Amino acid sequence: MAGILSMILAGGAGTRLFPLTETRTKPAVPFAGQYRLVDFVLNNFVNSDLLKIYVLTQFKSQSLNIHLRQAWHFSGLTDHFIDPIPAQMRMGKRWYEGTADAIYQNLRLIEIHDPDQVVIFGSDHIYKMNVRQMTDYHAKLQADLTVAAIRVPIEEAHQFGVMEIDDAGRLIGFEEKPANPKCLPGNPDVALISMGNYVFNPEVLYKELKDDAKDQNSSHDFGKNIIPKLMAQGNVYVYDFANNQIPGERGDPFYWRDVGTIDSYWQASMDFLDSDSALDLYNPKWPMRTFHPTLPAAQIYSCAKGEPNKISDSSIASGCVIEGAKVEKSVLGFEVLVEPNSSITESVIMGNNSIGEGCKLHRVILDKNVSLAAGTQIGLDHDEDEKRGFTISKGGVVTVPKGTRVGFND
Ligand code: ADQ
Ligand code: ADP
Repeated sequence: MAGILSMILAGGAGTRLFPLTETRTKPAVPFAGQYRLVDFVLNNFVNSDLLKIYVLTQFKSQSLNIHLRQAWHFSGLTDHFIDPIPAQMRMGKRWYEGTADAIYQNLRLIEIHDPDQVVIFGSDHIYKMNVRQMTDYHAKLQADLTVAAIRVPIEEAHQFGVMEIDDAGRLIGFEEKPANPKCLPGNPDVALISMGNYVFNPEVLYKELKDDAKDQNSSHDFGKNIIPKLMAQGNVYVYDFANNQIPGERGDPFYWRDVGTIDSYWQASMDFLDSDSALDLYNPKWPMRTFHPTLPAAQIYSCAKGEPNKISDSSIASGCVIEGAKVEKSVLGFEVLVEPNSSITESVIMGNNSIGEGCKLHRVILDKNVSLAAGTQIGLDHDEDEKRGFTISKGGVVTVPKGTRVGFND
């Protein structure tokens, strides 16, 4: 018996997260100093003891592949695996067209395993979830499909698949990204939305995907095509994420964010730094694994020519060196050098950055390998930032693309 086979959709181009996705696919975008977005879903599976996982990749997958090899490689001694599957055009000379097509093109791979359940999750979200509770729920109901759901404020619901359920938790209404989302009955401020996480009965999945592949009018997408069609057959259930329990969880476990835009990415980074937020990555019973390079611990030096260090509400990864500077509400990834009298506030510095003397950064995302000459200011004058080619989000966060050198005469 093969048990449960998991497929992670990790091929998203992530265009709304540009320029962070200029050189890498969205699941490979660094987060919280030492993680990449894909680590959240992978930790959910591994901590739920679901250890047969294919990761479907497509766009700009090199850094994702390297990360999967460095952080998530199992030995060959067991039948557990986390294998990246690049798009291979097995069904003709075309890339994956939609999420359902990504699975359809790898159907043979699933059939070989003859699983009892096929679990299909996205990889773009920040959350902790005990996936085993959802697969148990699906098995108990003998559902054709189970969709994970969460409540969101009604004004955010138009970005998601919006669902209606009956008293038994059966899915009776589904609209993908509707202009006017339906609220929960009796609660006009809240909608029930799909988290993009599915558990399928394999036979149903095979049939639906094969039928869908023949449909010339389909977008070959789970949200747009497969779910509405299957729902009409009456055996699709909704798993309420509000019932999910994580061992040893201290806070509210229901943090879930789709970091689709620079503003939501920045906000999730600030949530990570906020000790009152539900996003807490410290739980020995639910470890958050990732690749950790062999670097010395962060070092914070006092420096004769710098002010006394002032560091608060921040996360400083290994290999960082800070000398007489201010770091407030900021994430510093691996190997960031901050020279004297610099000030970094409400910012995300992704890693391998050098920040010269007397720099000032406010609400800035510096992608990897960005270097700033002494005295550089970013995030204080948006007209100036725009002239330098940086991206400014609706919420006023300035992003400096990977590898940029700012203020040097070379
Ligand atoms: P979207 O947010 O639009 O809606 P989508 O772009 O379909 O999500 O991506 C879902 C996942 O699949 C992501 O992890 C992405 O990286 C990956 N992906 C996208 N295209 C892919 C491809 N061609 N090949 C491989 N992987 C691919 C979905 C649902 C909504 C639900 C939201 C929750 O359709 O109903 O509400 O997710 O965020
Ligand atoms: P990330 O910024 O996602 O951490 P890395 O800098 O670690 O990515 O790069 C990972 C791999 O991707 C490296 O092997 C690098 O050579 C490759 N890579 C990065 N950018 C590009 C690019 N524009 N074209 C080709 N390969 C690239």
